[in-house]
Order: sequence, then structure tokens, then C-alpha cells
Amino acid sequence: MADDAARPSISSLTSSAYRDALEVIASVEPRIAEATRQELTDQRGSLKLIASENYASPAVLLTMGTWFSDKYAEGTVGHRFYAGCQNVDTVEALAAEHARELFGAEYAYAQPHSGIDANLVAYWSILAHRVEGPWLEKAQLRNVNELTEADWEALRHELGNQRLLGMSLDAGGHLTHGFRPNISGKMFHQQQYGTDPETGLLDYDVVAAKAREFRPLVLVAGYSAYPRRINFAKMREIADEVGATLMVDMAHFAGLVAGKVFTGDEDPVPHAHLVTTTTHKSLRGPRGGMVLATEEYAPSVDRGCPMVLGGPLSHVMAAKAVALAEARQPAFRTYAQQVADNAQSLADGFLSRGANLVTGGTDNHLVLLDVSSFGLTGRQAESALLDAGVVTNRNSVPADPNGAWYTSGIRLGTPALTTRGFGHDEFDRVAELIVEVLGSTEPGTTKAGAPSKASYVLADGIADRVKAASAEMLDKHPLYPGLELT
Ligand code: DSN
Repeated sequence: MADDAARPSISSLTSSAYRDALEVIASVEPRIAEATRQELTDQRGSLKLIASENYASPAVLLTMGTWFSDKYAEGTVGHRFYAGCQNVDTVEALAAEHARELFGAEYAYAQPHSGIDANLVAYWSILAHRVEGPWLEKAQLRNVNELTEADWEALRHELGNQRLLGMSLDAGGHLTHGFRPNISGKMFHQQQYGTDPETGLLDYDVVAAKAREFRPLVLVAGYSAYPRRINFAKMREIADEVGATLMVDMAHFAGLVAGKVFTGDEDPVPHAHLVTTTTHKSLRGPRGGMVLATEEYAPSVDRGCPMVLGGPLSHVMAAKAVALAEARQPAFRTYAQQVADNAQSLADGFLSRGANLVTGGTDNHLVLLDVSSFGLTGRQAESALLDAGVVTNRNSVPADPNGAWYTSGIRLGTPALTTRGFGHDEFDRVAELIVEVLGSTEPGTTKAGAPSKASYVLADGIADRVKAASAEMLDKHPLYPGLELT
């Protein structure tokens, strides 16, 4: 981080402000102050490989800890349901402006609290925009009392008959892309596309054939665990052919879009009607969501509150503006390219040691390691790695025989450790350490002696050895250098 112009070292003044802040917190609830200190110690001392996590800059973190948290601001810029929102208007307008400039979007909506909220806003916007009915105008909050029982019936009928096609969870899609137990799988009739059983890759011909047959209102592209890029121009062609709205969820790879690693057909913004994202993953901002849209969809997205959302988190919108301003700096492009290069190094490190990767590699920020060749479930692998200070998350692989709870995979991402300054050699070493842990782990048994998908036995001494090897790398790339809490 120290060599990243957008992320200066923390001064002794800032350290002292953090110490003061923790003392203030401790005077009310010391256990929270202690947990906060401990979290920094834990994050500093472990290999964070969760593909959806990162380390936000001090500027982003500090922006969240202010009195903007106290302000209600339901509505939109200049059109609020509360008085005194002039400063929130400044914040929200700046966040939207940075987002439009950064991504080349016609319209940006910075209010969603999370990626799921962003997707819900997008879905309801598509429904409001596309599904005609006498109830539509009345369904706005102001007129909701005017809806008759017949209107409600018409509304339920229209909304209940809409269709969504998205990537299945076990192929790398997200819960909100039409997974049946999720609201997206209930509010829409849904179908899912997967990946090719041989290659693990997305097959656009299969997606097109499904779309022709199913004729969805919404075609969703994007993923949480697919280690490859997507051709969004092809997805738009498919959407146009069947009259669908193309919604791309770029929550995972927004940083690669912002950093111009994904350009042309791989940049969703010029191709999709709506693009949703989180702001805290590869984009390296505060926890939150955002929607980008074409002018056509802007009016319906703008009604995210009150349609789906309550009051926006003004302090988080302020931090989004700061993070987006950081992402517009040249240093962010260097960072984003390094994220992708590091994922390549990590993948090569696994492949050269005989490990199996879904799709045989990566060309984005994550790899999906199939741990079945180690004789382990994802759950066992995740736990053994955690014992050794390697923080990952278990993840289904396509057609996973162990289901979504135990799984057969481990998902690993490079955004966080790249922020710390890890490069090719470190990621190769990370692969080596992970292979060492998994190769030294045996499946365990239940108390009754039956085979277990959860318990495991990690050989003696491995955890300490791996922690020591990790510490050498982590010490060379300190997290929040200069920040001293004691
Ligand atoms: N929880 C996020 C992830 O880990 O990918 C997606 O919601």
C-alpha cells in the first residue's frame, strides 16, 4: 500500500486519533473497543483470500465514522422527505458523479445498502419500467391507498408472471440471480443457465437457446464464483433477440471494470441496460451497493427509495464518493491489473503443483480450487486452512456432489492481498502453502466413528509452519502501515 499514491501511510496524528476514538468507545462498551482492536490484529496477521473482501483506505474508513450517520434522507437529491438534507444532497450527488465518470454510465444510484439491495432495486425498476398496467402510477407510495382490490389482483398477476434467467449458484452465479430459495427465485418464474460440464466455461449458445425457449423479461449476467470473464456484448445480443432487459451484476469485478482491465466486450456498462455492484469488493470502498443504468431506466431506478429501500446511509454514501474518487486515480489501474496478474500467479502456482481448478485457471480476480482430489470437502479444507491462518471460503463447484453446505471447492481471490502489496512470488508461495495444508489434512469422523464431511485432522506442526511462512510475507507488506493502536 505504501507505494500506492491513493493510499498513503497513516501518520502518528491519525494513529493517535484512532486511539482516542477507541478510548471513547471503550468508555461505553469496552468489549467493542477490544473486538475492534483484535479485528485489526487478526486481519494483519492472516492471509485474507476471501474473493469478496478487501482493505478500504483510511480515507474511506474515516469517512464512515461521522455524523452523516445521524441524518435521514429518504428521497432523491433535491427531493427529500426530510428537511435539512442539503449536505446529504452534496454527498449523494458527488458519489453519483464519480460513479458516472468512472464507469462511463449515463446514470448512477448510490443509495443501495448492499449488493442484494442493488439487485432488488434493479429488479423492481425493470418491473416498473417494463410491466404496463393500470396500477403502475398508483403503485408509487403517494398513491398506494388508491389501489383497489382489483388493482392489487392485476398487479399480482402481472408481476407474478414475469420471467428471469440467470446463472445457477453452483456454476458461480449469486443467490439473487434467481436461486429458488431467494426472493429473486420467488418473485420471478426463474430458469438458470450453467456452464459446460466438460470445460466449466459459459456456453453462450446454450444461454441463447434457453433464452429463446424461456423468453425472460430479465437476463442476468455476472457471478460470485466464476473464474472467467464474460462477453457482455454477446449477452446483450441474446437479450435483444428475446426482448429481455440485460442486467449485469458486477459486484465481484467492479474494480477490474473501474481499473480498465475489463474493456470492450468485457466491460458491462456499454452493453447492459442496468449494472449493479457492491462497492466493497474489488472496488475497495465501503460496504454498500450501487446501480448504474441507461437514461431509459433512470426514472424507475431513482425510485429505489421508497420502492425497496428506506433511508440511505449517508455516511456510507460519503465513503462511496471517496472510494470512487480514489478509483479514478491512475494508481487504481495499476492495482486492478495487479489483481488480475496475481490471480494468474495463484492459479499457475496451484496448477504447477497438481491441484485442480474449475475451468482450468482464471482470467479475473479469483480461482476456484476443487479440493476433492485432496479427499476433502470444502468445509474441511476451509477449516484446516483457517487453523493455519489462511482465510478462505468454501464454495460449490459445478454439479457439486457435496451440496452448498459442505461443498467440494474453496474460492480464493486476490484483491485484498494485492492491496497489501503482494505480487507474483508471494502468490506462488501462497499456492504452495495452501497445497501443503490440504495435502496434510485427512477427513475426520463423527463421534460415533462414521465418516464426516465436516471434521478433519491437520497433521501436527503444519499450522505453525504455515503461519510462520505467512508472517514473513505479511510483515513485508504491512496492513495500514503507520497505524499504531498501542
Ligand atoms: N457474499 C458475497 C460473496 O462472498 O461473493 C456475495 O454476496
